[in-house]
Order: sequence, then structure tokens, then C-alpha cells
Amino acid sequence: MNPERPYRVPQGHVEGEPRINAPAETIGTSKLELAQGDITQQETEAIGNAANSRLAGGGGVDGAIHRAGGPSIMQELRAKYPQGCPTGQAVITGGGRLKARYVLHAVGPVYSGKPKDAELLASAYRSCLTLCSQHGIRTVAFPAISTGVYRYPVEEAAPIAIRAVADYLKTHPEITLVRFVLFDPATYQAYRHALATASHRV
Ligand code: AR6
Repeated sequence: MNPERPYRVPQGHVEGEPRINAPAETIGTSKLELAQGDITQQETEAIGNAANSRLAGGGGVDGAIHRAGGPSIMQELRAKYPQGCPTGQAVITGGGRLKARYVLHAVGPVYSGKPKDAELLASAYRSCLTLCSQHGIRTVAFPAISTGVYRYPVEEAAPIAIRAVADYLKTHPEITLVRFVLFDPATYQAYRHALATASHRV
């Protein structure tokens, strides 16, 4: 661990109060940071959802977002995207009763162990960020897409997610904050490790 950057899990963090020692990195003028917690409580302008290609709702973070945001999110999905959303892409809806104004419904890959998994996972994050740029969304929180029901090993997924976001931020200063909100300690630690390595900086 770098003694200059002592990490502390911001478990007890209260929105609106300064974050103490949240792992973070500056990319150009944008900030990429990690937090452990429940993404439905985030006050970023948008939050990401780990959806399925039918956009049909489900368990995990998808279920939590629909429960917290209320039925308007599913109504909007059915009305605007009856054809669903391909793997590696994302669609946008309002946030219903969430604090976030928008939800980005990203479809990550079901893990197969093949090289295309990584490209589809990176593409899901890029697609969300492109929607942010198009809609004037400056702050966004992401869950660890594909690492739950879709069984993507988090040690593999974390560096892919961080690199995809970091690469996008290098050329898109209009997005000022990307925060990964990791639900469980093991996922948080995997992301912390990935952020501490240099692969996304080159
Ligand atoms: N806040 C942040 N992260 C969460 C939360 C939460 N409230 N709840 C769970 N996670 P998963 P996937 C984490 O399974 O693998 C659904 O049924 C969870 O611990 O939600 O992309 C969809 O409808 C894990 O680290 O998404 C799809 O059918 C991460 O979110 C399918 O699951 C992703 O786990 C998508 O599977």
C-alpha cells in the first residue's frame, strides 16, 4: 500500500459530507473514485444498472434499482426499448424515485472465458459514458457490471472496467466524476487493487 494514500473503506459515509481517504484518481480534470455501498443511494446525476438484454428486470443491483426507483423505470423501458438492448450496449431512462436523475441500463456479458468477454464489458461501460456525454450528465456511479449473476470474475472485471472508464475520461472532460460503488468488501478490494496498478494509466 502506498503510505501517501492510506485507504479506508468509506462504509459509514454520509452523502454530502466529504469523503475521507476514498481511493480516487484524477484523469485530466475528471475524478475516478471508488466507494463501498449501495448504488441506489447515490446522488450522482446518473447511476448505472447491470441489466439483461431483455431489459426485463431481475435480481442483484437491477432488482434493487427497480425497487428503489419505482415502476416508472420499467414503464419507460417497455415503452422506449421494446426490442431490449444488445450485450455490450446501454440505454437510458429517468431515475423515478431515485436520487439520481437518470439510470443507464447496461448489458454486460455472461462470462464465458473467451476474449470477447472483455471487449463486451468495456463496451458496456463506454456505451453508458457516451450516453452521459450526449445527455449532459457530468457525474455517474457504476456497479461492478457482470460480476454477480453473470459470473465475471471480479479480479478480471475490475481492471477492464477501470481502464474503459479511464480511457474515456482522457478525451471527455465533460464528465467530471465517475464513482464505482461496490456492494461487498471483496469486490471493493478487487477494484482498489486494480486502481492501484498502472495498467490503465498508459
Ligand atoms: N449497489 C451496488 N452494487 C450492487 C447492489 C447495490 N444495491 N446490489 C448488488 N450489487 P448483478 P450481473 C452488486 O448480479 O452480474 C440481474 O438479474 C453485486 O454484488 O446485479 O451483471 C439482471 O437482470 C455484484 O458485485 O449483475 C441480469 O439478468 C454487481 O452488483 C443479471 O442479473 C453485479 O451483480 C446481470 O448480472
